[in-house]
Amino acid sequence: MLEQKINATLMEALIDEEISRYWNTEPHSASTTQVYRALSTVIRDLLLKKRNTFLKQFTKNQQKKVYYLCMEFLTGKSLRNNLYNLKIEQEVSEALKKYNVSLEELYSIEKDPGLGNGGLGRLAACFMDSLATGNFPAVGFSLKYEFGLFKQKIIDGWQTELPDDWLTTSDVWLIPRTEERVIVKFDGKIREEWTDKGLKIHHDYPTQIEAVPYDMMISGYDSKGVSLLRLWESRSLNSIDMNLFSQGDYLRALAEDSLGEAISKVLYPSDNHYEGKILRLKQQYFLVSASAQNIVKVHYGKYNTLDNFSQKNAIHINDTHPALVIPELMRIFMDDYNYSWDEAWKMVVDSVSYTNHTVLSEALETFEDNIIKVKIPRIHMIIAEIDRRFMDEAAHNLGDRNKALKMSIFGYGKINMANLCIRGSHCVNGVADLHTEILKKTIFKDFNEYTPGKIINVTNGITHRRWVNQANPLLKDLLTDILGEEYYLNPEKLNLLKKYKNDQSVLTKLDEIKHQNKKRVAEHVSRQNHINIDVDSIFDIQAKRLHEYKRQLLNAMRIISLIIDINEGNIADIVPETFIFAAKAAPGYFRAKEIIQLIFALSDYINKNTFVKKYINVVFLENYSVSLAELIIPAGEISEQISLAGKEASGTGNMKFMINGALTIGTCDGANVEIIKEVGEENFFLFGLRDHEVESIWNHGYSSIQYYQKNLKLRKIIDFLNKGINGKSFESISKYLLGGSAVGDPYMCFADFDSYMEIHRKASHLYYSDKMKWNQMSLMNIGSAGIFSSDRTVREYAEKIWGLTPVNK
Ligand code: GL2
Repeated sequence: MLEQKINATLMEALIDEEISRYWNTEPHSASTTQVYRALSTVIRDLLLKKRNTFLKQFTKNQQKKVYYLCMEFLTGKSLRNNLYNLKIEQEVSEALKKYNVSLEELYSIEKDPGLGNGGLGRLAACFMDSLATGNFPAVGFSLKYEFGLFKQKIIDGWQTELPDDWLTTSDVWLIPRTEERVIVKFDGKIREEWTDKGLKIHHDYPTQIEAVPYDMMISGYDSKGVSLLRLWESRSLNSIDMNLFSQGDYLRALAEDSLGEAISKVLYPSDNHYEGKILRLKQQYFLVSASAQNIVKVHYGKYNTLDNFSQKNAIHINDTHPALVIPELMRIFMDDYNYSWDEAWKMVVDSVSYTNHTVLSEALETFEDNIIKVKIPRIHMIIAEIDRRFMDEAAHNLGDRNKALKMSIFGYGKINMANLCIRGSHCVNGVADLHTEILKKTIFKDFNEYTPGKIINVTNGITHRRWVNQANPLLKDLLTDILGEEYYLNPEKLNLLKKYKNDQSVLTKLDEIKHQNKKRVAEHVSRQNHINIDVDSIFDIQAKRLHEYKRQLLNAMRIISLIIDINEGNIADIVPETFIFAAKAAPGYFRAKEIIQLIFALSDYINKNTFVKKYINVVFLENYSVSLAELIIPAGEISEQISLAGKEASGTGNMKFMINGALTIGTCDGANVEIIKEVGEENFFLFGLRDHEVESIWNHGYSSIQYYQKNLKLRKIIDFLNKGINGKSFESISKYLLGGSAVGDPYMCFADFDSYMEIHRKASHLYYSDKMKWNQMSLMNIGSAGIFSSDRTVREYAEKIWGLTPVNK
């Protein structure tokens, strides 16, 4: 959908021009990196033109826009995605012959921008893709972290973290917009003054930080749409203190400078865990203040009034991290544009909406009241007023101030960001059916009763164009042969594949494709880990952040149990299995790092033990990233989605594996529940306690010791851990599982262990006894996955939450 039809000749000319302009060199002597940069620049500029055309159209139509605020956007690499979405891969590939370089080589040069931790950030990136494809006018706002999520290096089994300098290659995708910079102000004192025109707020701001936007374009597939991702970089405004500088005190003169720059220096590496640190608060306020100023300025520039603000702008808070946009917009409307409180409040609530992504208590953000008061005093004042009014209103409506207080934004000296978000939004959503129900019953119970209908569900999704068509080209070819290209834009059409469930030739082809993808992974493992894995064994993959609730430990317990059986000669039930793990742990999360160490030790143990290795193998792949996910997910045969029921809000890895034909071994948790509904229980390996059982056992006093005493296998696992693996004891893990005087592992691995073992026995028996049945189940999974496309998800957001229509409708 480019105005200019791109062919190989034109592409060559454009690349040549870039090469000669930047490096003053002849095309044939350009290095691979130079070709990568030249090509990327050409594509970036094409996207810019495309975006401008798109922008003109929705500006002309005066359409509503969505602004998606998120501290994380895990975009993955840009080059392939954009070429694919622009449908010019072939032409570019042809053009590259001249430079003696292949597209694959260029793809491998680009560094993965790790601007997110996991599912939350990847979801935001999938949304940008689907919004552009659906021709929805959308802008994402985030920070231009100089260092993204750390690179993981395992040294002697222990995770170490290295800086991720993604900008050294991916900077080429960013367009600096220095002319649109804004100033974000911190600290200072407030003075109130009553004038004939009402209350006037005086504020001095000793700390002023410049926010400079960098734009990244994300093309839609075969559409007019291009999403804009605007990343803010922080720069100190108080430029170098020339007094100090001229006195020769260079370091102190520069200190001021680096303070400002620290804000966008590095992404906080915790997933599902809040930090409560001052720097994090500054990052959050920096993001929302810069974005809100930008949004208001654009709107005012266009309409010359803010009266119609909420009709034209939907502002989405992705998780509580950008919650401060609520008081920040209030500040702008009241202090800069003189709206009254009531007018401003209506404009804010009507435009803002919020998604909750977790019920884990350690992830629910609170900030010290005092920190906010000192760092952003005007914002603190506004939050206090929001709460005062809310408490009065709720106490009056409920006739009970104590009940109202349960919804207060303030409590125990802290500010509860979720309560602020719910109060300041017109709609709140959970990310899977079960998650939304849990929200309504637990943490948001009072709000749900107070404003029934405000909390709704929109189940997550993934872009199948990246996760199947680009990541698994063999499967794409097969699906295209059978179904045509229609499913690219109408993923529901994957349903038609189910007609082929008894077609032996289709099932055989699926089997061959999986085999090829497994070979790709085996080669990678051999290169990276120097381990040879058996491509004929079943590939069982658990790839996600390392977290206790996700229960990589349960998986490891099963592996230990298999090792014990093999060593004892109980091999009747043992079948060849390859366990693949990939996971990053937050740097300060000791338990998670210990679990990685255990998995590594198991891998090492097996690879030194030829007898055990005949049956099973374990590999831990370093540095899990979007690119690594794209490699391993298409090779998955068993997808491990084994969180304790009620803990995983949705999961999106479950959807990516499913659509690539893996069968899930999973609990009744998050979006697994909807996956089961779509694919049928007969095509899913379900095990474990249900969420209400978990709750009831927990409330009656969970004790892992009781399971331990009754279960010989568990006792043997604990002995194995205590004895140590290759000379390294894992007693601390066994103590954790048993709990000593405490309850034991709060994620109840022992309680689900037997049912987990049993479901695996069932799955592996089927795999080795009836591969065609297995392939048929795999086909049913692919055919049922269409509904989990983010195209459907963003459509639902647009209709139910944002009130957004696509351009040209
Ligand atoms: C998460 C949830 O844990 C995960 O279940 C969900 O799929 C994603 C996207 O909604 O959000 N919440 C969260 O804080 N992170 C997630 O991945 N990091």
